[in-house]
Amino acid sequence: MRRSSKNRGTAFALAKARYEAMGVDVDGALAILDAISISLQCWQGDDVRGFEERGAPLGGGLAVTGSYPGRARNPEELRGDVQKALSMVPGIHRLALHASYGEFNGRGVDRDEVAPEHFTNWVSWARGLGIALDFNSTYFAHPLAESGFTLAHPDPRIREFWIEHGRRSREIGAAFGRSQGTPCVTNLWIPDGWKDVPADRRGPRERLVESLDAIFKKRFPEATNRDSVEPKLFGLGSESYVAGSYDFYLGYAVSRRKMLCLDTGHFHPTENIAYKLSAVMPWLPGVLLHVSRGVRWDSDHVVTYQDSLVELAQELARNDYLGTVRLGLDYFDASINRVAAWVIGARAFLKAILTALLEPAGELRRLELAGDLTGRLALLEEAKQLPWGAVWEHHCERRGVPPDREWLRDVKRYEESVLLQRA
Ligand code: RNT
Ligand code: ZN
Repeated sequence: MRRSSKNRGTAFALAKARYEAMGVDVDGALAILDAISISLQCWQGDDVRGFEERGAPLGGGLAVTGSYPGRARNPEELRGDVQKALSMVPGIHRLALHASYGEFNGRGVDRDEVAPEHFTNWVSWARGLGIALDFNSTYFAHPLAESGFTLAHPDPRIREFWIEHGRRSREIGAAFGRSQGTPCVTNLWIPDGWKDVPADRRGPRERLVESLDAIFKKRFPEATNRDSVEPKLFGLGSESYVAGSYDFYLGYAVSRRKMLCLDTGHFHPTENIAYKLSAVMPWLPGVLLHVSRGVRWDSDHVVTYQDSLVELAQELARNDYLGTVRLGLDYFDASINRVAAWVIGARAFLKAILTALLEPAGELRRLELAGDLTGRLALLEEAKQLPWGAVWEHHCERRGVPPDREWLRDVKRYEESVLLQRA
């Protein structure tokens, strides 16, 4: 053990020298990495079930597959699992809750009744851990969402029910923000759309604008709650039309000064959010990322270290967006250990950010401005094999988190002693 730590130290010293010879400030990169918070998605721990008594089928085009043992069955178990996962992710991170994760104690609280009091245990747990919370309104897994329409539903009574849910979600977000001293991002995603070719594309969108305006009417101080809206391209059951599309919400967010939530799974497979960020940032008060991994479709696989993720991280680092763009994960895999799924995805995202921060950015820009496109391409290729792994291991060590190859042992022990006991 001590031996491998010493080897890591040597590897880091060599890597650092190599980077510094290219003009890269390794300590500066690590300082930026230290300050990064990723909002983990609570719903990875229990297959998006939540704690409502109703237990309606998930619906809304969301699908969780797999039957790995150990799903969290109650708030205590979920908190324990999140805490375990966080202990293996370097840095101080956040947790994103959904409205369906309130603690209702068998009182059958409906979505239009949900309130901050249902989240007091979450708040005190988060405070004890020194982490902050984000929030999401829940527009699925409910009888009034079964038609596939919520805020854009033609029936004004159904719309009103969901508008009230949106309002209450923001109250909860503001309560989080007040108690944690950092603003809660309250994200809104609705499934509304048609399986087959609609006759009216305009109507649902007009209704959606009205509903959203009603939800957002009340103002909250920036320091407590910030709203974001999340577009989607298509879903299971909404293959032909989605009311809240990208164009729709980009326009809405710009005109109403809302944050835009960009989910990496919500675009055509050849589109990459990395290429969009600098185009939308000048017009928006903020962006929330839902980092996910689509495999052939919006499948919400565990995030892994791959080109599209690195490109996204590069845009965040190169454009100095890391302090302003809110980072979140959004996937749910029930086919592997759920704690490991969080750890793998969060670590992959941090690794991508680290490689991006270690890019010889100054030299690349200089070559580009000088018109040396050959040099730019050559350096971009060489940068891919720079020894960032040694810097990552050093980072884990200094943050008191197990390095690669070691954290999985921790997860296995937790699986044996905790997760498998839940059967
Ligand atoms: C659905 C959206 C949404 C959900 C979560 C559970 O397509 O991505 O963000 O995945 O809120
Ligand atoms: Zn999402």
